[in-house]
Amino acid sequence: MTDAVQDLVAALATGEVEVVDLTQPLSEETPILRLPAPFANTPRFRLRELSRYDERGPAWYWNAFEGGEHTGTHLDAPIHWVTGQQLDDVAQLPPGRLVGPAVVLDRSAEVAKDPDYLLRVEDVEAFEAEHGRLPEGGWLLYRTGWDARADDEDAFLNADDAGPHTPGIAADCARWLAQERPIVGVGVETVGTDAGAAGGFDPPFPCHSYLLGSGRYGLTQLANLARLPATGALLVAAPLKIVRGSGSPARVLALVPRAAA
Ligand code: 23J
Ligand code: MN
Repeated sequence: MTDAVQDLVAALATGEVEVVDLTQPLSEETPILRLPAPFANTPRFRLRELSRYDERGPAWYWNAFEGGEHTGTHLDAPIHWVTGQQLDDVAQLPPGRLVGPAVVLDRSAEVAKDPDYLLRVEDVEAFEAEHGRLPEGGWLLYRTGWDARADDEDAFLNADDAGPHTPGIAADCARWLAQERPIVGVGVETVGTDAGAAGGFDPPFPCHSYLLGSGRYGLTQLANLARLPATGALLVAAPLKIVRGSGSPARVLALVPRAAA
């Protein structure tokens, strides 16, 4: 009898399967979303030292931390949006939904020319014609090259007087994904799953509205998508089990067959 977990353990030991960290570092410098007035904004992630091998604790170092749930690489639970308010909070997510296949749709060339680039249904259909249907229970990871800006908050938020200019997903594409494709969610490299300009879309923040409203999840501020194949990776998302939480910073890992990496 074959044991799939033992096979995976062996493949990890030989390097046939590699673990790629899709998580951005979490610190006071981690870029955070900026919403316009009158909306409330999220606090930064912050450490407060409790002791460091000193009189407060001679043999131990530890910190308290604070920060918004939606800080850095994080998961949006359905309850985050008004359209999903009856649906799961982050502690209620079935663990099986947090492990699944991932495909990577790369629009970094288009985004380099237009930071307001929006993914369209035709883009996803063209991807599917080449790589097959979006995977059931899996993630659509949207590569834009935006991760290159992640250590510079101004470049990452890319705002001017008209507001932020960051890539996202067109409203009709977000609706189509929610209605027509059985994915578990969408993952992006930007500060949120929606485009910088999405507050002015119809509906506002369509990715949040349609996807969270249909019980799907969002993953943001991902790193290292360039190291993943278009298909064939397995994604593990591990948000904290915050009771009644709307989301959580998450460690996000991908298991990648080495030949494809
Ligand atoms: C609240 C309002 C608007 C947005 C967001 C949060 C996020 O991007 C988020 O992190 O969920 S766009
Ligand atoms: Mn969020």
